[in-house]
Amino acid sequence: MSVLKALTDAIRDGAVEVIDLTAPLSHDTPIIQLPPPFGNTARFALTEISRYDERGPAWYWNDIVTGEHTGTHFDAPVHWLSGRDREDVAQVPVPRLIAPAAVLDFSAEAAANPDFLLEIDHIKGWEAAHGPLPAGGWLLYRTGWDARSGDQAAFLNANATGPHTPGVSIGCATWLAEEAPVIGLGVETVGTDAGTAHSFDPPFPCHWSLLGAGKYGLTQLQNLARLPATGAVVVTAPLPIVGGSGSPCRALALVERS
Ligand code: 23J
Ligand code: MN
Repeated sequence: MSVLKALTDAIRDGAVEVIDLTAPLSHDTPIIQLPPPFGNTARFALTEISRYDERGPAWYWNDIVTGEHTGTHFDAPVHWLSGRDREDVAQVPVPRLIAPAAVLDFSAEAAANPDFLLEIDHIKGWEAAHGPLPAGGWLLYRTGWDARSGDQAAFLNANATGPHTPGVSIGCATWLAEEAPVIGLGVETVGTDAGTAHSFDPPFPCHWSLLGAGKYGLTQLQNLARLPATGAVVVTAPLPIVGGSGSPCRALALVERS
């Protein structure tokens, strides 16, 4: 049987489950908050054009306002200074948008310490149990942070010293960019970097190293708890915004049920 016929049959009969990794997009969707003097992104919003009324008697439609980096979104290499000569979001080769995923669960560590940082040794330990990270695939970093996504304050978890959300160490970010076979890092938090990463050297090392190496970021994912450690396939669909640094995207996972 053809691979695609087998796939669509399996989706229909439930042997392959489709899991939505996307946060709902609304005015309440949390957004990153950078301190002055930096610019900030827009909340998602709908502006009504007509709703079965004199402006359009048989149709309902809206304009949307959104940042490229609002809600579940895709970071293209050009988003960061280190990747300024690399792909914009419309230039990402489409085969890269369907890729295998490894899911690394550090939700217990992040619950105990919101500033938890993933280290190379954590990944080596995971690989000893599950095998190597997938070549051409994603590292999806589970922290349990999706449980906070309904509440901007809990999601950003900021105090007088700034935001406190889990992330990746400087050394691990460099390793993911330069040594690991993955094409990107997916996270449950507002961005791929830790809340405290503004004060790292370099600042925001996931952005600096991964995007500088032509790799990608995927943020504000949900439902990673429903994925196996290995074997899931992730479909990400950023809009082909010409010249864009990223895009809100739908992220879906395919999981084989035995
Ligand atoms: C701009 C500046 C800093 C950061 C970010 C954006 C993101 O996390 C993002 O959404 O790419 S840390
Ligand atoms: Mn982003």
